Amino acid sequence: MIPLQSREIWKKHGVKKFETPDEFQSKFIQHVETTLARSLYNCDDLAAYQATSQSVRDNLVIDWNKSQQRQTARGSKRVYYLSLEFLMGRALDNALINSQDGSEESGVEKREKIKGAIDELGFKLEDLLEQEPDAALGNGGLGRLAACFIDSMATGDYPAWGYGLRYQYGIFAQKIIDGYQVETPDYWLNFANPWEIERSEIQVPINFYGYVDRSDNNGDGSTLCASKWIGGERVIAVPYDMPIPGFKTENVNNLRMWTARPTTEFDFAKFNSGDYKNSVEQQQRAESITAVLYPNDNFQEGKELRLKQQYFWCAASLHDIVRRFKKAKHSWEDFPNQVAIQLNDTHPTLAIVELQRILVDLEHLDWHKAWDIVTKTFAYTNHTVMQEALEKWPIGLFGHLLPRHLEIIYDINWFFLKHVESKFPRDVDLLSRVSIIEEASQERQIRMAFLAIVGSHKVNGVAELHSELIKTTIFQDFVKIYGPGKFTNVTNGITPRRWLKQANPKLGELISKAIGDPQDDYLLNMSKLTELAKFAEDEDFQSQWNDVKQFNKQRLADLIEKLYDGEDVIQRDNIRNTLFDIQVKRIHEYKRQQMNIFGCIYRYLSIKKLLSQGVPISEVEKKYPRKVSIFGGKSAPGYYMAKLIIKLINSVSDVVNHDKEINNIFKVVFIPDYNVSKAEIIIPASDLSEHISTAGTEASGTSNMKFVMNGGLIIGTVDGANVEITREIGEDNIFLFGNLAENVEELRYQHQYHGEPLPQELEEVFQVIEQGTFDGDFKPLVESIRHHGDYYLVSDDFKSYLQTQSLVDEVYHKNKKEWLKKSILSVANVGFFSSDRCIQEYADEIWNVEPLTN
Ligand code: NBY
Repeated sequence: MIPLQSREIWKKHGVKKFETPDEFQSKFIQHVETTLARSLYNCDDLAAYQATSQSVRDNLVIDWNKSQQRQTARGSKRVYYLSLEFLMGRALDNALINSQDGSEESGVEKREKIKGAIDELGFKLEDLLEQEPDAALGNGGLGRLAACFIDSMATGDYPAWGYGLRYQYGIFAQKIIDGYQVETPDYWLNFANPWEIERSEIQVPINFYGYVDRSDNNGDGSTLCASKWIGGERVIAVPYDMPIPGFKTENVNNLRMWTARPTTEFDFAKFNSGDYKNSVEQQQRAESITAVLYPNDNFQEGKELRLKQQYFWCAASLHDIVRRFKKAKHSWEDFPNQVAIQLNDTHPTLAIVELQRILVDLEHLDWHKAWDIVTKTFAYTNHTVMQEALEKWPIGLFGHLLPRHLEIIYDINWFFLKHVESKFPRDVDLLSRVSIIEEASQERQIRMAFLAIVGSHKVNGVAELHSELIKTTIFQDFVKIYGPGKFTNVTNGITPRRWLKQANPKLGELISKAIGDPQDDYLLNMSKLTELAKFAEDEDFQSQWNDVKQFNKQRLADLIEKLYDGEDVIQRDNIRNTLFDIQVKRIHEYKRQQMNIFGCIYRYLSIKKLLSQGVPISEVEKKYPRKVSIFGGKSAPGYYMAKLIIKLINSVSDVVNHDKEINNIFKVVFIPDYNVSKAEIIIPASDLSEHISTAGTEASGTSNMKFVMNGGLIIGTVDGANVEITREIGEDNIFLFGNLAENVEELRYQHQYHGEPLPQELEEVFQVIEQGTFDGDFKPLVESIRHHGDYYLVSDDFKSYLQTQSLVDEVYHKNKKEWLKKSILSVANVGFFSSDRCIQEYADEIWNVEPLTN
C-alpha cells in the first residue's frame, strides 16, 4: 500500500489523455524517440504506425483502468466470454473510430483530426493502417463472432471480459501455388505488438497428468469428496491483456489471452541423474501449448495437444475469475450473482468441470451445493449440428491427461442419469442415448456437447432455424428431460462499427448525411436506418448510392490487380456495368463453393456455345451480361475435397480469364489469403454475394449480414440467418432458391437408394471437367456427386440455382433502378443484425447483467 502523503504526489502527476491534434503529435514524437528509440531521421511507416498505436493505446489504458476500477467499486456482476478463437483483425482504425466519445464540439471526428495530425507529421494514416498485421486468432464465423461480441459488450457498457489463448501463430497464411493451397506460418508477432500488455506479474500454475490421491479422505473412497490431484507436469500461464474500447463511451473492457511458459522449477531429479538435455526439452515443451491455432472449422481433430490447450486455458481463466470473486469476500452462493460464463461452443466445456473441482476439492463445498453454483453460472452456445464437428474425447486420452476431471465427469453423469431414470423409469435406450459417456464406439468417449448442456442453465443456437433444429435433432432428448425452457435462440449479429463505418466510410458518410445524423448515432441505434427507405426510389439518391458502390468496386479491383501481379483482371473501363458476384468464407463442401464454380463453368460453356453458333459477342452479352465471380477462403490443411475445390476454382479461372474469344464478359477470380482486413475491402464491393449452403447445415452465417449491411444483394438458400434476413428486408429483396431443410433427409435417402439421374446442365459441366479442360484431377469431386450419394445435394439444387442466377442477371442489367431500390431497402432494414442487439438479448435472457453507466 502506498502511504497517504505519497498519494498526493501521485495525484498531482496523474496521467492525462491526449485530446487535441497537437497533444497527439507530442505523444507520437515522445514514443518515436523513447519507446522506439528512433528519431526524425529514421522513422519509417512501420515506426510511425507503432508510435501512433502506442499513443492511442495510452488513452485506452487510462480509460481501461478507470473502467476496471468502476466495475470493481460497483461490485457489479461480470460476464466472461470464453472463446478459443478471437478473430480480431486490425486494431488501430477500430480504436480511432471508437475513440469518438460523442463530446466533439466542432463536429469533426476525432479520427479525422488525428489523420490531419499524422499528415502534418509527414505520414499518411492509410499507409500506417496497412502496417498492422491482422490478429487472426480464429478460423471463421465462430472466431469473428467473438470479436464482434466483445466490441458490442464494451459499447453497451457491460462489465465483461473475454478469455482466450494468445497463439504464437494464428490461422496460417494461404499461398496459391499452381492453383493449389499452400499453408505458410502466420508470423503476426514478428514485430512488437502495441495492442497487448504483458502481465508477467500474474503467473498461474497449470497441472497435467499425474494421479488422484485420496489418502486423507478418512478412508472414504468416494470420488465425491474432496480429493487431491497430484499433477505430473506443470506449466505457467501468463496473461496478455488487450484493451477493447467501446464506441462513444469511455468504457474499455479487457480481452485476456493466456500464453504458456515453462516453470522455473527445474527438474532436479533428471538433472542429477545427468539427463540435463531431457529436462531442458521438457521445459521447452511448455511453450508448444500456445504455439498454434488448430486450423479446422466445423471439424474436430481429437489431438491431445488440443485438449491440453483447452484445459490450460479453462484452468487459467477459472483461476483468475475465482481469485477476483474471492477478493470481494462474497459467500459462495453468491458466485452466480457475480459471475456469468458464456461458453463459445463446447471448446471451453472443461471450465464446468474445473469449477466443480475447485469448489469440491479446493474449497471443500458439498458436491450438490457446488453443482448448483456451477450450473447457475454457465451457459452454452451451440454453432453446428454437423456430427463431424461435435467434440468427443476418448476416455483413455482424457483420463491420462486429467485423471481427476475424468472422475468428476463420471460423477456428474451418474447424478444426471439418476435424474433421467427417475423422470423416465426403465427407459434404458434413453439413458444410453443421453449419457455423457458414449459406449457405442470402440473406445468410450466423452460427449462434450452433452456435458455442456448438463452443466449449463441455458443453451442457445445462433439463428431461428438452427435453434429449432438442435431441439428436434441432436438435443431432442434433452428437451424432453429439461423442458423447452432451457433452450433458446439468439440470432447472430455483427458490429456496424467495423463492418459499416470502418469498412465502408463512403457509405457511412452518405447514410449519416441522408438521415441527418452527423454524429453517427445510427451506429448505436440501427433502427434509425429505416429512415433510408424514403429514398429508395429517389433517382438522385440512387445515383449517389451507386457511386459509393462503384468506388468500392474500384478499390477491390485495385486489390485484385495487386494480388495478380499487375494483371488488369477486372477490366477497369467496364467496372460500372460488371456485376461483382462474391463468395468468401471458409471452403467447405456444405457451403457448396463447388456448386458456384460448376455454375461458372456452365456460364462459360453457354457463352462459348453461342459464339460457336456464330452469334456476335454483343448479342451474347445481352444474354450473359458482364460478370466477375470472385472467390476467397481457406481450407483446413487436411481437408482433401475442400483443397480440390480451390484447385478447380483456380484452374477454371485460368481458362476463362485467358480466353480472348469471350472478350472479358466473364471472369473468375480467386483471392488468396482471405482474412478480416481483406474482407473489409471485399465485402463493400459486392453487388451480389452467395450464401448457398445445403439447407439445414449453416447454423447462421454472419457474412450474409455483412454483405447486406453494405448494400449487396444475396443469392441464398433457405438456411441459417438467411431466413431472418429475408423476414427483415423483405422477400422481394433477396434471391432465394433450392430445397428446404425439412426435405433434406428424404432427398439424401433417395440418392442412396435410387441413384437419381443428374440434371442435364450438371452433366454437361461434368463432361468438360472429365475431358480435362481444366488442369488437375477432379474425379473425386465429380464422383462424390455422381456415385457417392451427393450428400450436399448439389444435383438437387443446381437447376434452381442457375435459374435464379439468370434472374439476377436480368434485374441487374435490365432494371438497375429496381436493383438500387432493393439495395437501399436492404440497408434500411438490416438494423436487427447489429451485434449490439445480440448482446442485449444475452444480457437480459441468459446472463442477467445490466450495463454499467457512469
Ligand atoms: O459459427 C460457425 C458456423 O458455421 C456459422 O454458421 C455461424 O454463423 C458461426 C457463428 O455462430 N462455426 C464455426 O465457425 N466453427 C468453427 O470455426 C469451429 C472451429 C473449430 C472446431 C469446431 C468449429 N473444432 O471442433 O475444433
